[in-house]
Amino acid sequence: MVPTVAYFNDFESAIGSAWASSASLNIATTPIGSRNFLGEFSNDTANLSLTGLPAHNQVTVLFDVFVLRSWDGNSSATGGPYGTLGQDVFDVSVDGGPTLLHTTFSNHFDSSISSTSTRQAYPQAFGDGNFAAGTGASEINTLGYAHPVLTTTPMDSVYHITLRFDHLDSAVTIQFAAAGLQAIGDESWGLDNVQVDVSNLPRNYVPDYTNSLVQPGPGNSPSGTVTCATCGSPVRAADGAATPTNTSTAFGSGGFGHWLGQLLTYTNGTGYTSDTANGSGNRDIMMPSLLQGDGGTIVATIGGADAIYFDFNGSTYTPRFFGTEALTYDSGTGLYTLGDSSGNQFVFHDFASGLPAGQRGQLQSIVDPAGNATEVVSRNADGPRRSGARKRLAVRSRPNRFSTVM
Ligand SMILES: [Ca+2]
Ligand SMILES: [Ca+2]
Ligand SMILES: [Ca+2]
Repeated sequence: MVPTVAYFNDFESAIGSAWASSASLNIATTPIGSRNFLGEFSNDTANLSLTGLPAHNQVTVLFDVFVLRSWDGNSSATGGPYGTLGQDVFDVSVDGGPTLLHTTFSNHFDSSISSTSTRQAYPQAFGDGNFAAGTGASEINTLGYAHPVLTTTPMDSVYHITLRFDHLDSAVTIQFAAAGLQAIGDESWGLDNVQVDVSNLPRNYVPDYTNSLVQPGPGNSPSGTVTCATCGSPVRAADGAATPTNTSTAFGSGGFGHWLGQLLTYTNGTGYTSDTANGSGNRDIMMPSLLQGDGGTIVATIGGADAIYFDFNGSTYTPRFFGTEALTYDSGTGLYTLGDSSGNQFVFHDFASGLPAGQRGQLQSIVDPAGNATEVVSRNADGPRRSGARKRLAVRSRPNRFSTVM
């Protein structure tokens, strides 16, 4: 499922009924730029409650937090005219669920104001991070706020933050909160461009097959056990996915090029079962496919228990968790190419609306390290497979013109 935007508010018009707060809810306007946002808040909570969410297993919260005036970050210094400085903590949590963010911010970009207040925890957690004021900010001193006494010293910052968590219920409450702040005229905060996306994707499990993403290959047994170090068996505790290590081969063919056949594995893992070509819950390990995540992320699923996430920065894809696989996209051909650590290349169709729905993100060819290509050369009208339990692929291997029709 492509991520669905379940909520968005830039607070340019109305707050809406989804919000509740320990303080009064207001829309404020920045002195510079006249940007409307939800705030200002002090040591308050602001809760966003959503109901009627579509079926999903992940929620992503994206927002801008406006950090206003003299936040002191990790400093707990006391004395002087301002009393105890901090620490100035900002939290985001899920009601009845995990804490997503627990950190501190500092706006002391000018260390001459307070030499003790120039360090903050963000972008790490409070207690772990010790960074210069403004580290990770998307904007510094762009909003027009200043130190409450030294009024010619600008002090504001904007952080664009993305938080993701596993979640299944149709309702969710996300709590934003601050603690340890001094008076609201001295330190405050607000929210803008708050967005909540829901998606139904497999979680990121990195495959650890002994040879390559697709097994068996030439020289390997076409039946028996596929080793998957991250699977666990029979049920993976992390997400309850059944992960049998024994797979069954319906049929297959070796020869030149990549071994190709049907190697079925059963899964109940959410997100893996959108492919029903072999019947509900059955995934063919030999036919990896791609799914679209949020923010341009592409998820490659292999069988029913492995998923590799590739995050997109606007130009390149980077595998999560230091994965060794590589993903590139050619907009001219509309093809993604995934290279594994063994030198195999898996080519997939993109998600263009002009393609049949059943073809989007599906395998187009496999090129082994020796350059032998195994290609899908004919398709059913709705994509590479029929909706039933049989699939009909015509496969051509080069350079030996070996072909197999299954
Ligand atoms: Ca706004
Ligand atoms: Ca302060
Ligand atoms: Ca403070």
